[in-house]
Amino acid sequence: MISCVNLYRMTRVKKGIKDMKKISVLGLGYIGLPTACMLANNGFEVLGVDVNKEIIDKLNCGKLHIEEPELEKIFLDAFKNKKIKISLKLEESDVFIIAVPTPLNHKKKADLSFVVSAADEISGKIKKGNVVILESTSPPGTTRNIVGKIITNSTGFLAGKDYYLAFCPERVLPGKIVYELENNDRIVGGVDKKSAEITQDIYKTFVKGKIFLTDLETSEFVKLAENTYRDVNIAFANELSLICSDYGIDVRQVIEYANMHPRVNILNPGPGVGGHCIAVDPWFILENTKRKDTLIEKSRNINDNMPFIISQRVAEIVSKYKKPKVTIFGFSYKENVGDTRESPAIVINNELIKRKIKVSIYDPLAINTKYSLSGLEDSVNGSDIILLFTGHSIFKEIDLVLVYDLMRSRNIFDTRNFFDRTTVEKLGFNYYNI
Ligand code: SAJ
Repeated sequence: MISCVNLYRMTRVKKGIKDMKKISVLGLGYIGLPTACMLANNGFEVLGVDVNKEIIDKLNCGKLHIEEPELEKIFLDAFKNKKIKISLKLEESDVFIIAVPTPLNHKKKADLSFVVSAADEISGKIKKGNVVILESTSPPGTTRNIVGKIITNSTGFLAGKDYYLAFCPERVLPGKIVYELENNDRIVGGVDKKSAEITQDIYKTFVKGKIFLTDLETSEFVKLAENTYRDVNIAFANELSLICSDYGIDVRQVIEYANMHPRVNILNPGPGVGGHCIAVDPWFILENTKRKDTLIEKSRNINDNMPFIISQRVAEIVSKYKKPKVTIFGFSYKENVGDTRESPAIVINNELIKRKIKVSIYDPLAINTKYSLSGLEDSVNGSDIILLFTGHSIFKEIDLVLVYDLMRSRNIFDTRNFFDRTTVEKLGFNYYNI
């Protein structure tokens, strides 16, 4: 008599990588688009889906809506060879990869509405034996309890039995996304071993790094722990910078010497932590825990407070000038990227304007921002201080003599240790730093 376990095993889907021909990627942002291109250029028929018609139209004209080194090449390779199709409409596929945004809502909780609608859409197209992979960074339990539950509730399909379900977080650094997509190690969490293995096989087609397998919740947690580790370390550096300034000690020198210790690696203090990862993911860890007074929350608050501290210091420096003007150099959340999402420079801009201080912004890399950006000369003309917020490499080319001539007062507040103090002081600037 066949035991029910065997009967159950017999009814389980049995598919392998060779059965996976067509992959749909839902969400064509900084992660979804490069991932779709990688898969398309490594043997799969790929459908790229996004709800934003502007993005779809732009991509279908062979144009990109985001700037990342090498991304245009891998996209045009796939697009011109018809290996990737771009559409607003999802189609039946063997694999569905969800790479939609998971922003924070006003209660510092994950807004999973894009994940929910992606799972709903997939429910309408999924077939037995398909693979569903969540890439979007999410609170622990999201893959099983949100994506898995939605599919089961609307199709009756069980994850691990009728279809494969996995979580495979991206770990790429904006500015190096294409390179890191290929070369970083990956963690894959499966609702069961088979789901993890088949997902590993799919990513192995383009990932040169190692791929480690675990369960869903562990892989979700690993992603959050990585970014929270960095946030806590940056908070330590920022707090150290505040205490050092109380002592009148140069925190940069302290960090430089301390990092000579074999087991010390203090990160860089700065004007705040931006982007939609490091400033967001720690809250996802705290989302379902009742623990109070955590180091993680304290670190978030320290980093979130930095742009206010910087605004206060800038206001103090320019308080002696009539109708002061501040020039912000760099508006992106970090160097050499154009992404201004969650950039602390937005907080500083708003804080200074609230204090009736005129602000002009110079950032030739910044894209998709509603804030008005000026050319170099207009931005420094009649200005009293340059607030170096983001250290784009191209700022090294700036003619500081020209800047000096155009400014009304010559102050530089360098929040990134970007300029050489001796050089700018020799030019006659007053130099301030964190
Ligand atoms: N920052 C500092 N001091 C530092 C390092 C960074 O103030 O020493 C600030 C930056 O200026 C920026 C913010 O922190 O405002 C975050 O920048 P980042 O370069 O540390 O990280 P992201 O957000 O660009 O990318 C991170 C990376 N995570 C880790 O390095 C652990 C990347 O690998 C992730 O894939 C990415 O988040 C993500 O998408 O999760």
